[in-house]
Amino acid sequence: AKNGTDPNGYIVFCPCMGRFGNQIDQFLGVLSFAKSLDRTLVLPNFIEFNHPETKMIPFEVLFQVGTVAKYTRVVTMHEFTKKIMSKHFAGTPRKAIYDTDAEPGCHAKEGNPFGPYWDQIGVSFVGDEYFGEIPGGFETSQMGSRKKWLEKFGPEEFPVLAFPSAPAAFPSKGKVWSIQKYLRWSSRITEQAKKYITNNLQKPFVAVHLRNDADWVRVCDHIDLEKNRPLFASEQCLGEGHHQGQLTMEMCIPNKQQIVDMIVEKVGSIGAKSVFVASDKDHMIDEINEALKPYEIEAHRQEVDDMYTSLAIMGRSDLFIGNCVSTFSHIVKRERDHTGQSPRPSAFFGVRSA
Ligand code: GFB
Repeated sequence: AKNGTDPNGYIVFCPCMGRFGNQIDQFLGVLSFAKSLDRTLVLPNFIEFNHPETKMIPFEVLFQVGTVAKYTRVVTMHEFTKKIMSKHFAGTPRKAIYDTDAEPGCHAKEGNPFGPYWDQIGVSFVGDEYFGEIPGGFETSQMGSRKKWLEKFGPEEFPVLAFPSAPAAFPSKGKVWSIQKYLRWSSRITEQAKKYITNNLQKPFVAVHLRNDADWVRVCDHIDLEKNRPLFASEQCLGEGHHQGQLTMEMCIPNKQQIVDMIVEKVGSIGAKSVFVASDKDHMIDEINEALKPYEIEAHRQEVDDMYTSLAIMGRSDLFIGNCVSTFSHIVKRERDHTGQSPRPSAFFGVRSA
């Protein structure tokens, strides 16, 4: 690489859609896209919405850079802005490219989180390019797509491709799920998870994700019982195109009885000695403990439910019960499927296992 820059160029993007589960879901597709174009991917800042505050979390705070680098060439946002962008691309037009089918113009910096994201890293958009006519869009596995990208956006003319949103499908396609194995929690998060487990949980333990805040009820209203269409992460338990079954209300928003019954069943099946509960709203600790009384075991939660630590704890459990529709649950499911020697057990509310 000349001057320490990648002659094949860079991809920088904003994970501007949805919250963490959505951002990670798309990130897997972006990794695949960057690898297929053979450009260095600038690792994003993830965006946390703590209304009214918007916080940017550098990739390396959450994940190990060295592990993702085993999949494809990457650079941290910090290194890119400090060492590469400022020295080598100062004054060079950095073009934003976008899909005209999706938006009636490239307003890359309009609104939150778009504006703050690019301002913080110091990227300004001086030119817009359309890629709408490229076959397959970001699906570079489609015939002729990769070739078109390389022809239309060569690294000499376009050393940096900046995307105002993730260049990837949402929800993610099954073929990118295994890329999760290159996402390893940073040592800080792993240590926090381990410490929590040592101090609070007896092994073996069951981990449960309860997605039950008010916004979620509205998501479940979109279940189409007639057409059985995929909804957010639902293909994680029903297969692509839902070829394995019907999406139900119980899968999306199980009632309290269904939740408690599932936990009791799974606790019995592995002889669990404790239960860990993560939730965005109601952890149901009292109800769960009431049901677990005969087993003389207890349910626990983090006093302040830090979402990243919760995810890492759930990833390390002996059995995980997730919400099939939630992309947040899907992070855990993918981690359990792909980061060990062999898949570790996961279950979903509303899904009867044989
Ligand atoms: O991650 P996310 O896109 O997953 O959004 P879904 C859910 C957010 O809720 C997470 C919080 O990023 C967290 O901020 N959250 C959920 C939790 N579960 C927990 C938990 O157990 N502990 C903690 N601490 N926080 C959907 C999206 O969310 O929500 C859709 O897919 C849409 O885009 C919909 O926005 C309303 O897939 O669950």
